[in-house]
Amino acid sequence: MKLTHGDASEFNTLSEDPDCRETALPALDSWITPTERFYVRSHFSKIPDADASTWRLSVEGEVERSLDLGYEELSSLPSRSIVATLECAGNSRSYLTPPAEGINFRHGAVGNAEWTGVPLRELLSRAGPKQDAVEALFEGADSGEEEEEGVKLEIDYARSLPLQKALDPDTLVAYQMNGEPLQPVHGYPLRLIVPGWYGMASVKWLRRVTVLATPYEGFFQSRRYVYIPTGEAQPNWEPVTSLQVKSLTTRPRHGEVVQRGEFIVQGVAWSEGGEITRLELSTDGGLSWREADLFGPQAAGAWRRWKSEWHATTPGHFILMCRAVDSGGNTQPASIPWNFRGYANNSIHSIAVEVPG
Ligand SMILES: Nc1nc2c(c(=O)[nH]1)N[C@H]1C(S)=C(S)[C@@H](COP(=O)(O)O)O[C@H]1N2
Ligand SMILES: [Mo]
Repeated sequence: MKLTHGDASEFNTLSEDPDCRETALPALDSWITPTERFYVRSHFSKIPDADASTWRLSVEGEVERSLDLGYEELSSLPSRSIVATLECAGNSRSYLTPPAEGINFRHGAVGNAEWTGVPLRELLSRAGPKQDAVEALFEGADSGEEEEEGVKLEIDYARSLPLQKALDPDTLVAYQMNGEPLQPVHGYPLRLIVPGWYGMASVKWLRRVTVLATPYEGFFQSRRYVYIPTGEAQPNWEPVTSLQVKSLTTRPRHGEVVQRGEFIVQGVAWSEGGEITRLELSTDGGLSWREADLFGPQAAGAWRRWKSEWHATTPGHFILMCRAVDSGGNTQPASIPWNFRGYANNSIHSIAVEVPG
């Protein structure tokens, strides 16, 4: 029997307009995800035609001194490099039943990269937020049409953060990804990087930061990236914020016919704080679990690799499952409560493989 719903190609295009691509799981089997294999999630058809030499970033609103910075000026400020996992809130959406609304991501809308930039904190402290500041709003230079209750609206991509998260030393205005200037699809020349939060917070093509005295309620804040559960009307929708603990098996891949004998099963695991304390693997569909080894580099906000030896000596079909536990004691459920847009599906990843006779 041949399993078909596999991840054979390296990079899967889910939509060309807007540009949405995900990484095949075998290509996630490393500490750093290569930029050319990193998932892409853009909301609008046209990405900004940006030029670093003329790009401006302003910091304004409830501040003592507004700032207006060029790319050169920004890249001469004290910088930091951090490794952080970016996961789209819609990752793994296609595995929900009944189907949820949105781009049909399988498990590949996640990646781990090194980001270099200026801590946003540095810019905010130069601008001096006023006493009544509660949030910072981030605007990208991309815009397009979205439909809202039958009405078409022309909107920019904009998202806010609580001031406390904006001031986190790891929240960056990044200009490099994996040691190179950002690629156009990843936000060239500047993007926000918000480690520990789902990807929607990391605004690409960043051109304006506005400090606010009241919470932002724009389209991508209050109509998207909110959990819409069954049987609950607005205003009880909770916002999507920090990453839920999750793990994936990257080797073998679903449907693979593995060589009979010893096999090293590998994968990655992440959580908001980045501290994965335990990874359990089952090779019998969840009847029994054993502890896998965590290995490789460790950094707050970044994923951790794991591996475990499997004695694949009996011929047949096997279901492999992985389950991570983080330092807060959080673990992965068998299934998540359904929500309309299928956000934050961190349920246990299962794959089926064959050991030939
Ligand atoms: N300006 C802008 N920023 C954006 C988006 C966008 O469409 N426009 N998409 C967001 C979402 S939903 C995700 S998951 C990440 C994806 O970043 P990537 O394409 O670099 O992987 O960017 C976020 N930042
Ligand atoms: Mo996303």
